[in-house]
Amino acid sequence: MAAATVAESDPAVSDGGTAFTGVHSRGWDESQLRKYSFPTKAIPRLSHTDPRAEELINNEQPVVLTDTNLVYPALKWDIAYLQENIGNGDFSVYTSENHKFLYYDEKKMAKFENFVPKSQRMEMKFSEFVDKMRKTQEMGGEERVYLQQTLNDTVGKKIVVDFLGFNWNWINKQQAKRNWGQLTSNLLLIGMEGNVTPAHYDEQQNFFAQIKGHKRCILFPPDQFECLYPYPVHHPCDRQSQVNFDHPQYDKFPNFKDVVGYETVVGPGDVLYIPMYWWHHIESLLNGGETITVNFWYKGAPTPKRIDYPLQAHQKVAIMRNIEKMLGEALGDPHEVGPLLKAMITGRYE
Ligand SMILES: O=C(O)CCC(=O)C(=O)O
Repeated sequence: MAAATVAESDPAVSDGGTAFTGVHSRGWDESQLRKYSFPTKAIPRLSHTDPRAEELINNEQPVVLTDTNLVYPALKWDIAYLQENIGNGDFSVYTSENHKFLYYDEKKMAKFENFVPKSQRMEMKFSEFVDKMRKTQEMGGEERVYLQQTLNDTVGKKIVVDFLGFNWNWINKQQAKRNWGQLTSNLLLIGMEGNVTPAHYDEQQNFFAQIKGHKRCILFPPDQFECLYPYPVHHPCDRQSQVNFDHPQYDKFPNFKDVVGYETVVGPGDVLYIPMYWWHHIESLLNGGETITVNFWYKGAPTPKRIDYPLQAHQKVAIMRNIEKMLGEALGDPHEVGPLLKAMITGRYE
């Protein structure tokens, strides 16, 4: 059975830790997926003209749109084309000793002196990135690189022309219909096969447009906050899960046993809608070559004047974030937030 068919028609929870079964005709197979302990359901793959796709986006549920032409002019991009045309700007390139690129906020590091990031950011020209990636590939070790750079006005003319040819008509309509805020950025991601961005959530709406290669995206809804144990808000890894998916530490994070994901594999031309506050773990397929993605991050809609109860899970996450932030400010030291919260609830709210 083709993966597309499975994804469209089989929302059942799989027992083998992946939503995919059988042979796939879309250019990848299951051996290219890393193995995890939790079950997943398939994210629907739909045409952007299908009313079910509209409904999913309206309800802030993930969906893969197969035919938006959102980044059509970029589907010809590969490393050689980008090297020739992307210009002489600086690019943020992360290096990691293993396959994982756990995000950290450099601004939050000052108050966490003992925090040692597991990946390092370097600024370099595109050609330097390509040399570094090739050398890393030749060495064949565990070390990896990942370019993650917001598209800016240093890019060359041909890239600008490609960018202007994106389907702005479609995406502007998506934004307007849902009263989302402004487009904040387009992040260009160029990864090596097997690279992993560990599970985290963003406070923005995201249309994630795949350009080259395949990426597996595992999403978790905001109501799984208690299974995913995000770092504290003041920690550099704010919004990132503390759970190591490769070796879950169940003694520390017991609710991870209950986590259930939604997953898909996106290929060139696919656009995955990642709703704001939804957790996402993203991996470039093993032995699948380099991957290129451009995302479109939008501010969410303003808070409605009338709040409906019961609150939704993402609204509760926002409340928890605000409480942590307020306590950090009031106490003058982020390290005092945890002890105060513990003192406040221990023996009282359990
Ligand atoms: O593609 C990736 O590796 C990560 C992208 C991501 O986290 C995002 O677009 O929010």
